[in-house]
Amino acid sequence: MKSIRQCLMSIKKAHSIAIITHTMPDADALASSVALSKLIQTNMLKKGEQKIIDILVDAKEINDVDQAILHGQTINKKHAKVYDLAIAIDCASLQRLGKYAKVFNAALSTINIDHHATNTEFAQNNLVLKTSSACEVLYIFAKMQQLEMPDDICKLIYSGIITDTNNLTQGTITVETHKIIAEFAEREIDLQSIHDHFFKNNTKSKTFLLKQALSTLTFMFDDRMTFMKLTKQNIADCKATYEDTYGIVDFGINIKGVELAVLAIKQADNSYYVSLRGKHDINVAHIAIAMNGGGHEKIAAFQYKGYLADLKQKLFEECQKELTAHPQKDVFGNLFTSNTNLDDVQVEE
Ligand SMILES: [Mn+2]
Repeated sequence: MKSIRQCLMSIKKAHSIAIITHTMPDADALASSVALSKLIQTNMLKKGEQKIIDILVDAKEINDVDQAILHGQTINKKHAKVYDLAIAIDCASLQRLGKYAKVFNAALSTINIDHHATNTEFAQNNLVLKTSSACEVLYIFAKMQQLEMPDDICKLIYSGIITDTNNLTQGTITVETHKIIAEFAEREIDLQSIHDHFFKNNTKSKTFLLKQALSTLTFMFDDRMTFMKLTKQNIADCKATYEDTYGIVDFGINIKGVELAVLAIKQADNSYYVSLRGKHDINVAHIAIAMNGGGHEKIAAFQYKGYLADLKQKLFEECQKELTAHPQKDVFGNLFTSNTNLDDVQVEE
C-alpha cells in the first residue's frame, strides 16, 4: 500500500511525465497508457496547473483496431529533455521499453505499473499486481485512491481486460476482474461495442495471414503440441501488420487435446519472435524463461537470434520436458458433474 501512495505522490509532484509502454504494443499496453494519462489529467492537476504528459511507445506499426485506442492522442512527441517522472506500464522488464528505455533511465524518478508475474521490478516504485491486465492494475490503483473514472477511462480499462485475457478465456481472471466488469455494466457503459470492436473486426489481411500460418501447422508429441511459423515476407504478402500475428497462436491451442502451442515469427533481422500458449497443467512461462523470455503461465514469449533448426532443437527439448512433467489431462470427463473426483462416484455392479 505504501508504494501506491508513493506513486500518487510522485505523479502529483511531477511537472513532466513520460508514460512508456512496451515495444510492439498490444491493446492493453495502449489502453493502459491512455487511461493513465487521462486519470492524471482528470484527477491529479491542481487548479490551473498544466503538466507535460507524453505517451511514448516504440512501435513501427499499430493496426487499425488498436489505433482506435489512440484516437485524439498524440504519441511519441517529447516535450521534455529529461522528465521529472517516467512511468513504465505493461512492461515486465526495462528491455521491453525498447528505444525509450533511455528516457526511462534518465528520468528523475520512476514508476513501474505492471501485471506480469515475471516483472523484474526495475523502477524506484514498483506497482506490480498479478491481475488480468495493466488496465486492471490501473483500476485498482484508481479505486484505492478514490480517483474519478469517467466513462472513457472505463472503456479503456475494459478494453485492456478483455484483450489481455483473450475475451476472458485465459490469464489471471479473478473475482475482482468480474466485479470491475459488473461495475461497468451497472454504469451502463456500452461494453458490447468495445467487445465487437476487438473480437469481430478482423481485417481481410489478418485473415489471409491466419490462412498462411495454418498452412504451416504441424502436430508434435502425440498431438499434444502444435507448431506454426510465419515470416516477415508472409506478413508483407498478406498486406498485414506485425500486430496481425497476435492471436494466431490461439488457433493452435484451441484444438482438442493440444496443451501447448507455438508460433515462431521470423523478423527482418532474421531473429525469431516466438509466442507460446499453454492449456491445462502446462506452464509455458517455464519454457519461455528457459529460452530467455518471460510471460505468464498460459501465455509467454521469447526472442531468439539464430537458425530455425537450432531454435527448434532447443525449444522442442524444453517443450518435451514440460509435457513430460505434466501428463495429458482430460478435463472434460466430469466437467458438468458436481463430483470433482470421479473415484468418489459409486458404480453399481
Ligand atoms: Mn498486458
